[in-house]
Amino acid sequence: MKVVYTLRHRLHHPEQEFEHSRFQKPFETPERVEIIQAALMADPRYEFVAPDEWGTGPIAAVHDPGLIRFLETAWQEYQATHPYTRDVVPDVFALPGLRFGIGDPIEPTSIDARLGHWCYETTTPLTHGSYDAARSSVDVALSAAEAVLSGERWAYGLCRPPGHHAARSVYGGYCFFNNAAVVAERLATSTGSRVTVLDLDYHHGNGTQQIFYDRADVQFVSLHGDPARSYPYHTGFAEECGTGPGLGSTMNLPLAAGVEDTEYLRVLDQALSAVSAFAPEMLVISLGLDTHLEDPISDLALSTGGLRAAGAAVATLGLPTVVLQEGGYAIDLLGENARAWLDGLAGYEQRT
Ligand code: OKP
Ligand code: ZN
Repeated sequence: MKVVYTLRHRLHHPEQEFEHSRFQKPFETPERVEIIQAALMADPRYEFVAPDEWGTGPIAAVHDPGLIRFLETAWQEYQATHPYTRDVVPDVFALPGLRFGIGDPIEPTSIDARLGHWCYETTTPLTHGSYDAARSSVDVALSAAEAVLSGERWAYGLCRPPGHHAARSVYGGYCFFNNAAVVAERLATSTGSRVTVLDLDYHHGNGTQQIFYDRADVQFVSLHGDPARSYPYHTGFAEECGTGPGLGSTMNLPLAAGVEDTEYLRVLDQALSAVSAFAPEMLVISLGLDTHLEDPISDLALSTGGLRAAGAAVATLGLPTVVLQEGGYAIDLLGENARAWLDGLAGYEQRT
C-alpha cells in the first residue's frame, strides 16, 4: 500500500491550547504522525512516497477563498499589531447573535476581528508555519487520491494537521483545510461519479458534513461519540440527514460512551449497508484512531483487534479507497493502531 508522507507537517506545532477554561499542552502533536510513520516504515508492504504540489485550486473548490487568503497571512498580520505571539488564537467570535437584526456579517478589517470571523474555537492555534503545514496536508491527501485514481486499490495519506472539522468558511478542531472534502470533491468531479466519505474518527466530521450537506453525489456517513456529550457538540445528531438534493445522503450514527468492539462493529455494519445502498464508485475514509480504549480525549473502548476488524469490514465494500489520517492521541499506541486498521483493510497477515 502506498503511504503519502512529508515532514512539512512539523511546521505546525503549537505549544499550548485553551480548553475547558484552561491552558493545556496540545494533544495534536508532530509526534503523532512520526510514530505512525515509523511503524509503517518497518513493514515493506507499505511504500512511502512524497506528495506532489497541488496549489490552492482544489482547496478553493470546497472552502471560501477568503478563508484561504486569511490563513496565508494571518499569523504575520497578527505580529504586526501585537507583541510577538507564538500561538495565535481569537478572542472575539463572530457568532450570528452578535449582529442579529442588524445586518449580515461582512469580513472585518482588523486582524483581531478577522480571527473571530474565520475561526470558531480556541484549540486550534495558528503558528508561524501552520498555513504551510495545512497546505502540505492537503497535498498529501490529494496525492493519495491520485494514486487511487491511477489504479491503486487503496492509498493512505498520513495527513497532519487533520481536516474533518474545517467547514467551508471556518476553521477549528485542530483542522485548517478539510483534506477529506478536498479529496472527495476532486474524486467526484474528476470521475463524474458518486463518492462516499466514511468518517471513523471519534469526533463528528462537522466540516465534511457541512460541505456536502446538499449534495446528492457525495455521501457522508459517520460513527462518532454522541454530540450530546462530545466535541464538536453542535453537529452530528442522528436527525441530521442532508438537505435539498442531498436529503438522505448524510448519515450520523452517534455512539454511547464505553462502546466496545462488538457493538461498534455492529453499528459499522449499518454504516456499510448505507454505503452499499448509495453505490459509490470510490470511498474516502476519515481515519481517526481516537476510538481506541486508551485515547486520552475520547470515551469509546475499541481494542487494536477491533480496529483491525473495522478495516477488514470496510474492505468488504470492494471499493477503491483513499484513507486519510484524522485524529488519534494515544501516542504510544498510534503506530500499532494505524497499522492494525490498514492491515485489516488490505488483508495483510496479522503480525505479532
Ligand atoms: C480533532 B479530531 C475533548 C477535546 C476537544 C478538540 C478536539 C478536536 C479533535 N476533551 N478538543 O477529530 O480528532
Ligand atoms: Zn477526533
